[in-house]
Amino acid sequence: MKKVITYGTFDLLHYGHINLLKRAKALGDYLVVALSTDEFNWNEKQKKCYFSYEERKSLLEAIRYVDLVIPEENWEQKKSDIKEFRIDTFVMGDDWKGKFDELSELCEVVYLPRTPEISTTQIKKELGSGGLAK
Ligand code: C2G
Repeated sequence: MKKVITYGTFDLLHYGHINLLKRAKALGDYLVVALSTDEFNWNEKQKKCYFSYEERKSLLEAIRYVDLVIPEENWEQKKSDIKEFRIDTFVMGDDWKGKFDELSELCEVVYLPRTPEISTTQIKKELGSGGLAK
């Protein structure tokens, strides 16, 4: 069984995230998603999530491509996660290109093209200005 892992906040889940998860799963048979905890998001990424970790976890677990959701609590856990879960492929969107190349000592490292036209920042901005223009 070929195992894949990816990391992220996945807050205000949108189709860009789903596209990433779909393509990540297509690289193997089993997809682990390491989901950033509320504390990690706030302390390390200065992101205040709209949905809590538990809410974001339940959303991800409902996605057909996702087999397991684990907490991402720090930047350093990737190597131990890869060993613990016997990961074959590490996947991130290409906004992270090059940032995790050191993991190639342990597994394949793949950066997939982001879905360009959507982001949580954009959604929040458009909702803030009186809703999305349909
Ligand atoms: N993504 C994408 N297309 C978008 C938006 C996001 O492909 N339009 C991808 C990102 O490249 C990332 C994943 O979806 O691989 C999750 O995105 P975020 O929740 O923004 O993740 P991020 O905050 O970048 O956290 O240790 C790694 C970090 O936890 C990554």
